[in-house]
Amino acid sequence: MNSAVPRYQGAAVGAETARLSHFIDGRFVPAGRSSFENRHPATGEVINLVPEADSAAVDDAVKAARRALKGPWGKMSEQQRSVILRKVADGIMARFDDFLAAEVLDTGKPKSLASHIDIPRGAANFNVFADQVLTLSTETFRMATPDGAGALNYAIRGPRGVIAVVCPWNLPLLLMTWKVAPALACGNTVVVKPSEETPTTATMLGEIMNEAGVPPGVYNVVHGFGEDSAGEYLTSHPDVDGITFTGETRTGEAIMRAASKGVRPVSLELGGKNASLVFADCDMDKAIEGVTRAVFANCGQVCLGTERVYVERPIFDQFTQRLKQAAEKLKPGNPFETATTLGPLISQVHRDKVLSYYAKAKAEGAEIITGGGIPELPAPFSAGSFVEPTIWTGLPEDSAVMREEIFGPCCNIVPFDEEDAVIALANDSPYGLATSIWTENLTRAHRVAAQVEVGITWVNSWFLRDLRTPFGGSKQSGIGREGGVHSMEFYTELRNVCVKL
Ligand code: NAD
Ligand code: 6OD
Repeated sequence: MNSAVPRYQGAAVGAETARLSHFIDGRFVPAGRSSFENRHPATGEVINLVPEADSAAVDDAVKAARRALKGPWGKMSEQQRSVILRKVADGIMARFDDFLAAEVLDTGKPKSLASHIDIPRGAANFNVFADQVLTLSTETFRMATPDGAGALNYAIRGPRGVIAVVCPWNLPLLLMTWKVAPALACGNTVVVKPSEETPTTATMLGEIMNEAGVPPGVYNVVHGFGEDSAGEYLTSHPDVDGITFTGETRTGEAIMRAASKGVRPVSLELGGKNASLVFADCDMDKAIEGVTRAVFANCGQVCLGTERVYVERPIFDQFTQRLKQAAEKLKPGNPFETATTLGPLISQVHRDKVLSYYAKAKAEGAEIITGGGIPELPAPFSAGSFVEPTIWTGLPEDSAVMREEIFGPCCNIVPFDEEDAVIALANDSPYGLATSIWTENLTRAHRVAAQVEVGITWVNSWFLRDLRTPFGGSKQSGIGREGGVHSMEFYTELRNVCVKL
């Protein structure tokens, strides 16, 4: 395999005997009672062995996080924390190639993608929230009192405490730091449970945290699975003060149940079944470029990705042909080669799930425009979990393929005639995460954007992110908003002080 072999404390990626560690109280803690294999999805080769935390290891991590709240971290000013978080960002950038190689090995995503999105965003998340915390304000109210002297109310913020951060595998470093950075900026301490599929970069970050001067116990990482494993032990731990989770809607339900014990706050960023709405007056080149990314980027494993494409009838045939050409140009293969534009799915298990939808689409009467199977690749990539980028038309709106999140590189294209009708189709979903609207008529764009029932709408773009904006989903796509001041709201507890004058 053409990969760099980054070495760092606690994890030696690519080495034959590589073992990851938990990161607890500022130290890499090696094996638990058992361990599991972490495989490179592009070839199926074992990358490293990962310890599975038992409840005692999770308890150690939570205790370390609790102690750290009362230590130097809890006494630091926002300015001091901000300086340290900027050092964390610098540390990621200084080890850019190591993080890149580890992320590509864990996920199989093309290096060209991870170098533009995942790793720079890992650093940007720390810089943005290091800034954000310095501009955080609270409200004040003067009130009248019967004696005429009045009273002054002002709010103060403090950290919530120990935050459990449970993460998925599709954008591991990006999504983990999206939560860890604001949590730490606000003075909390964290215990992170990365996905069992992508444990490496969260572990590497431990070394960066130590080098940046983050005190022991502020950032902890425990490895393992979800149910009956580290994820459940962590989210049901009574000494966790808040839970932030990104992942599937069904897992979000389990996490809400765990959070209900002790009435802990949760922030949930969940699944989606997103629509792109392409109007006949769009700029066709821009729409094709954007929808191609929305459907196929990261092999379709982006919560914001499009699996339902609605195209106004006059341009339906032309659009479908051009999207087909774009899909067929994607090049699967070695993710470390610059020419590769399509990585594998995360695992064979996930490939089985995606292929089961490819079979369902056929059974539900789809016309296959392109794809539908497994690409032929030379060894060792023939053992990877690749699938063909796939486009269908003709699926009924109530089919499983149109209603359920597949999380693969595929979409169904549907013609439409009326603006109101396409808004109704887009909204007819249990999910409400993201939409992209493609039109050169800005009056229409504003009108439609105001009616689509999602948390995030893009007009003539997709996954264009300003980290100060509210991010999250409606309906079954989540609870709460993160980003900018909204993250600060979740990661702080507001308290009012009323002073009688
Ligand atoms: P998942 O829900 O299977 O797993 C996510 C994490 O939860 C993993 O770390 C897992 O070990 C843990 N987990 C599983 N069961 C648990 C339990 N009972 N208790 C505690 N922890 C548990 O999700 P995934 O397959 O890793 O990720 C893909 C999903 O994530 C898709 O549905 C995608 O749409 C969603 N996602 C949403 C967003 C968003 O911002 N809305 C972003 C990325 C991914
Ligand atoms: O960009 C982000 O901040 C974010 N949370 C992206 C989520 C992508 C989902 O796969």
